[in-house]
Amino acid sequence: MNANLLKYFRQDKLPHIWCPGCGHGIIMGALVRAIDKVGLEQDKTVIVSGIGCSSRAPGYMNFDTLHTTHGRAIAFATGIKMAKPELNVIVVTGDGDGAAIGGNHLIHACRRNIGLTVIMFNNNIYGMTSGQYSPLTPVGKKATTAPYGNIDPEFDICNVVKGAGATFIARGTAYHVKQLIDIIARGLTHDGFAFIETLTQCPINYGRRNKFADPVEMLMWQKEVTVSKEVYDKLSEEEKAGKIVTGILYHDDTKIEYTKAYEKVIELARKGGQK
Ligand SMILES: Cc1ncc(C[n+]2csc(CCOP(=O)(O)OP(=O)(O)O)c2C)c(N)n1
Ligand code: SF4
Repeated sequence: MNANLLKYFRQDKLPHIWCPGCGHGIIMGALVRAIDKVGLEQDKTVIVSGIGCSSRAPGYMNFDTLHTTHGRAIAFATGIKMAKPELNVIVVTGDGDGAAIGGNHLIHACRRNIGLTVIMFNNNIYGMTSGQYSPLTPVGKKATTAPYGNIDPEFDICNVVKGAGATFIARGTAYHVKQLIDIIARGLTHDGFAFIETLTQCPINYGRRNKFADPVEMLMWQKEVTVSKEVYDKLSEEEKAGKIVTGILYHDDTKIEYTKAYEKVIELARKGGQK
């Protein structure tokens, strides 16, 4: 790693405890590179997570960090942003943490368009608790709670957040690291709710159960199943089938960010409370 990036890590907390071949470290590395690329000030940047393997990332990162309760990262992050709108507030969450138990917080943060950057590490499973299916586990895939194959239709979480009102939506993968750094960087500079889904591999609790030989095969799957938005838009309906789209999927700069809207309420109240 570039020596300039070492300052972003808590050296005394390394080496990390993710399993060999886990994709979570790749995403944490991309996040740090994106932070460096856009020049966020370290002491003005807060990173918040819930609980899960992915949610361990802020523990390794040398910022003001908050490791909260399972599913509640966005609720805590909302409180921080409301109290100190000048801070850059980043949320690191898993598909279980963010789309299942924390799904309610996610949709309401989108609706408000509050200025958070949420990175959802999507490994299609609850990794930390040994492989229960999540709302992002594809139909037919196996989990401890679905030994014969999952029958719950999975969310396209990018469509969910679009419907809920997010104003920056992107998807990347652990395989396409350069693209991932770029889209996280764009999300970090967006003034509003930015959501980035990142496909990542859990070879231990998802891959082994779903016939992936090793982490490399999982990375190659990410490469093969995805197509960038620019290319996808030119494909025929037939060619689009089964493809997962990556890149910046949606961007709207016209909606007011929530803490800015709230600032106007404060101004009105200060002027004597006229409505
Ligand atoms: C209220 C509550 N319910 C359940 C748990 C147990 N729990 C801890 S981590 C986790 C799942 C994490 O999965 P995910 O967010 O997908 O992250 P991953 O470990 O896959 O990176 C669960 C269910 C908990 N800690 N607290
Ligand atoms: S259980 Fe899965 S997600 Fe958790 S550290 Fe191991 S490989 Fe990564």
